[in-house]
Amino acid sequence: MPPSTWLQVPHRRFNPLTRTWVLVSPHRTQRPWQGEVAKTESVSAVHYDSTCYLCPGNTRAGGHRNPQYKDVFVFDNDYAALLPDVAPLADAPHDDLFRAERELGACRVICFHPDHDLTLARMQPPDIDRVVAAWAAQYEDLGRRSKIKYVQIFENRGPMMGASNPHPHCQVWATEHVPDGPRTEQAAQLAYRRAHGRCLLCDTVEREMQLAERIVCENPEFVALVPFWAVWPFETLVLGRRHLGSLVEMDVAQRVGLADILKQVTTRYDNLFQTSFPYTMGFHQSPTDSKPHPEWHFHAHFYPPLLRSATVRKFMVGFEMLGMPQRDITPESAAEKLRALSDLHYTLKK
Ligand code: H2U
Ligand code: ZN
Repeated sequence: MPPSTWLQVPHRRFNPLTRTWVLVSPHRTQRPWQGEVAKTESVSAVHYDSTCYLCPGNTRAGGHRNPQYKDVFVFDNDYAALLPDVAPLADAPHDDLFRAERELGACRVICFHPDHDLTLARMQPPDIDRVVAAWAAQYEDLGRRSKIKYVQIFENRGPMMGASNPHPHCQVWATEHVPDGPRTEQAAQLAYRRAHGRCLLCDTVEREMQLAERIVCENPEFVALVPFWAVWPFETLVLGRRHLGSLVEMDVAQRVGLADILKQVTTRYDNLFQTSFPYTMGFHQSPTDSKPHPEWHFHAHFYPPLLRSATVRKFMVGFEMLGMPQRDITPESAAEKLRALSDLHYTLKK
């Protein structure tokens, strides 16, 4: 079948989750894939680093000593961006031009594993299951606080994404207000539910499964795909097949399914350029404001910066900063590349 003509020409695509647009310029990649496959980063074999502030038994920059932890280890961020006990800002400006509000909250760090050298892609499934359990426990624990309305869990992976340390870890920021990203998605999910009587992301899963052109990998509980409106070259969206709003609503099968799909996605990412693939990953889920949120469909976003090789990244500058995001490689061809890769990590191949 000849490729659709609209896929050959510049066009813009609508993201119904954020109600924003992305400019797609496929004609710029009509040239063959010339990206070198640079193998710049070999996997290190340092399982313990005496200078790492996240390794078991080491003293952190803040002076606290980590226990000899055996699996997952959670601690309060020593340099927390949010504090639990800020008084209301009585003297802050609050008009149409100048407006400030208190934001209180908490920040924690979750070490995935004592082994300094591991990543989600190379951890064993039961170890990732424990990380999923820790995410659910943190969501529940911080979300239970009456002033906390949202719990944002995210992982910055690799120096290119600003991760301060290679030790496998993520962060949790809990806030008094729902941050702009999930707030925008919430409004869109609510509006879609009101207009159609169905869930925006349940419908997305159904349509994407029928089309099958942007699916990367799947298991009985989750599907990973390059969204129709992806901005980053190899951006993916991990969607639950069943409708649920948050980590605490998941049964065992869903938690195991989430751990599995995260390993599959990160393995394919590493295999793409045979490197430890950088990304920011995080979950979007129901706010913890004690209200029912039937509109919310739990999902994970992966935002990786790499474009052509282990060293060539996409920059969101110029038109993207001032106008709108733009991409060359289409989401369909990005999905095809990721789908074609093995789900066995390249370092394990003989
Ligand atoms: P990132 O790699 O995503 O930056 O996460 C590491 C976090 O660990 C970071 O937020 C915290 C930093 O504040 N940290 C501590 O809490 N204690 C330390 O001793 C060093 C780093
Ligand atoms: Zn370490």
